[in-house]
Amino acid sequence: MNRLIVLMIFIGIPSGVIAAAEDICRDTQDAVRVLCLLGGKGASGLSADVIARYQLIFSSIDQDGDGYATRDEYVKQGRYLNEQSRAGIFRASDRDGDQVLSAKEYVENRIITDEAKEIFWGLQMDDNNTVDHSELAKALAHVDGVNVDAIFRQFDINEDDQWQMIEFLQVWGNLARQDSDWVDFNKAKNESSIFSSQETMDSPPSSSNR
Ligand SMILES: [Ca+2]
Ligand SMILES: [Ca+2]
Ligand SMILES: [Ca+2]
Repeated sequence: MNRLIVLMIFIGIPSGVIAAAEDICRDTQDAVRVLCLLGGKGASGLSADVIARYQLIFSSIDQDGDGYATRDEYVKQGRYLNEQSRAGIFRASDRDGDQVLSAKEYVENRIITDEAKEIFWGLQMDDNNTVDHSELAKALAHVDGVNVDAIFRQFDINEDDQWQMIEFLQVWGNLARQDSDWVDFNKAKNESSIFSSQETMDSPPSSSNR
């Protein structure tokens, strides 16, 4: 069983075993059940090394090392995408609205959006950068009793019968954040926690447990 789960994490859920995915999702909270059906796992699907890497990236953004990424550090001095995109990510990540990103806010946002992007690209089978109803239906074909229409409408905010990445990320993020377990990076696999020691924050990611 463990081997199957590990396999699915690395290669995605093959269509033949999606019925099994429904069993796995049965115990998830209502808000994140749809994320689970789409193949999401939240923090529990990540290794502690990935979390440590997110933490390292945060440390490089937090140039003065005060534990927070200010708007200046993230938006003005950032190098990822463009300034407008960084401003949007900053707003979405700053959950408590105090105008700075804590490491926790940054890491949670990475857990949510990195997985959502991967799943979005996995769903869209042609190259038009959107997901349509038939693509979703195909992905969920082997899940008994799933309401494809309802899921499709849930993410199609602008009701144009396609999923665009931006609306998908928005709905995914809203659902993920309704379940604190989903983004709890202490649930990442293996025992190490990113806040357990200064050493973890200052050293490069390791591929082995200490
Ligand atoms: Ca700072
Ligand atoms: Ca904040
Ligand atoms: Ca749409």
